[in-house]
Amino acid sequence: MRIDSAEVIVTSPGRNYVTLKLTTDTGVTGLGDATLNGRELAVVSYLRDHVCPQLIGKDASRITDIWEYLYKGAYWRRGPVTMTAIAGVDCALWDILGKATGRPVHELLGGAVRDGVLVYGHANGQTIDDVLADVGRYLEAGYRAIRVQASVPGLDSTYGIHHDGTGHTYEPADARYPTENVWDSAAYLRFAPELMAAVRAEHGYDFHLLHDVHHRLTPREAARLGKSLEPFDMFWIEDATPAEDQTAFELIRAHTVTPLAVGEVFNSIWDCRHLISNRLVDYIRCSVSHTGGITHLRKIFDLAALYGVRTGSHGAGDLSPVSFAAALQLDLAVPNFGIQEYMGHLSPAEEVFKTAYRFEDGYMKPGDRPGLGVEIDEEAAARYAYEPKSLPVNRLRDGTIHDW
Ligand code: EZ4
Ligand code: CO
Repeated sequence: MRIDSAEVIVTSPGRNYVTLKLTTDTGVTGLGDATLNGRELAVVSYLRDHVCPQLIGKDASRITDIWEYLYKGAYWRRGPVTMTAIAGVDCALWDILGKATGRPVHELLGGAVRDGVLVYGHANGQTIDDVLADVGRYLEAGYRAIRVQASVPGLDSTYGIHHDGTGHTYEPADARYPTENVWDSAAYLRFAPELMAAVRAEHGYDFHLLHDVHHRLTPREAARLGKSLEPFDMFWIEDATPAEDQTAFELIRAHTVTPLAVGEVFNSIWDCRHLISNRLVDYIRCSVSHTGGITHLRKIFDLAALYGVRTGSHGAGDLSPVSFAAALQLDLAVPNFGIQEYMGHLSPAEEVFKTAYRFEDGYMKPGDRPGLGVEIDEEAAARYAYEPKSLPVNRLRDGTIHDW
C-alpha cells in the first residue's frame, strides 16, 4: 500500500482550513487537518513544496517511520508550521490504515476505554445577563461542561465573545492589519470572580465550569485569579500565563488549588515535559493537528498519565472537522482523558466535511466508520476560496503590545 498522491486542499467554508489528502496505489484515501490559524499558507507551502514530493512511493502503513522521517529528516525540528504539517500527514496515514483494515482509528489505538467523550461548549456574552442566558442554553442542550467568557466592563473588546450568534470568536480582519484590542489586567481581575459568582448563583454547581485566561496574566496575577475563583469550583482555568515561561507555574501552584490547563500553543512533547513531570498543570491541552498528529500526541498523553495529568485537547473552530474527529478517536482510547473542547463549526463547513460524530447527552460519540470518519466534498471545498485573515493583537492602555 504505497502513497500515490498527496494533495493539499485549501478551503474557507466560514473560516480557512488546510486539508492534506493522501491516496494509495490501492485506492484508499486519508485526510489530515493541517490548519494553522492566521498562518495557513506557511503550512501549505511546507507541505506542497517540501513534504508531499517525499511521500510519493512510501509505504502508507509505516506510520511511525514516516513520522520519524519527516521530523528527523528535516533537521530543523519542532515549531508550529513543521509540526502542523507532520500532523496532517500522520492523521491522513491513520485514516488510511483505518479504512484499509475496516476499523475506526480508536480500535487501532487499543480500543475505546469509555463510551463517549465529555465535551465542553463555549458560553459567552457582552454582559453577565447575556452569559447567564447562554449558559442556560448550553445546559438545556445537555452540556455537562461549559466554558464561560464575558466582556470585561470598560474594555471595547474581550477575547472569547462572539458577535454573530454562531459561538465562533474569530474576529475577521484584513490580513495585513490585524484588529487591535486594548487589554487591562486589573479590570479583568476585578471582574472575573463576579462573573463566575453570578454563573454559580444562577445555575448552581451541577456542571463543570471552565474559563480561558488566554495567556494574559503575570504569575502573581494568575495566582490571585486562581485563589479568587476557588469558591466557584472551576474545572480549570486555561492558559493563565504565557506558558513558555514554565517555572511561572510554580508560583501559581503555591497559591491556589484551582486546576490549571495549558498547551494549545505547544507543538511537541518537549514543550510539555517540564510542566507534566513537575505536576505543575492538571490538564494538557495540545491539539492533534498542532502537535504532530495522533502518533506524537499519544506520546504526550502517555507521559501525562505517568504524573496523573489528564488530557483536555484544544478543539476550537479553527481546527477542521478532520482534526476534531481525530481528537475524538484518541480521546476515546487514552485512560487519562479529561475533557475535550468542542466549539463546533460554521454551517458551510458541513457542506465540505461529512462527519460521523454526534453529540449525545453531554458526550461526543465518534461513530464507527473506518478511519477517522470524515470525508471531504472537494467540489464544495472549491466553492469557498481562501480568505487571508489574522488573529487580533492586544495592547495595554498605553499602547504596549501584550499577549493576545
Ligand atoms: O484563540 O484557537 O481555547 N481556545 C482558544 C482558541 C484560540 C484559537 C486561536 O486560533 O483559546 O479560541
Ligand atoms: Co484557549
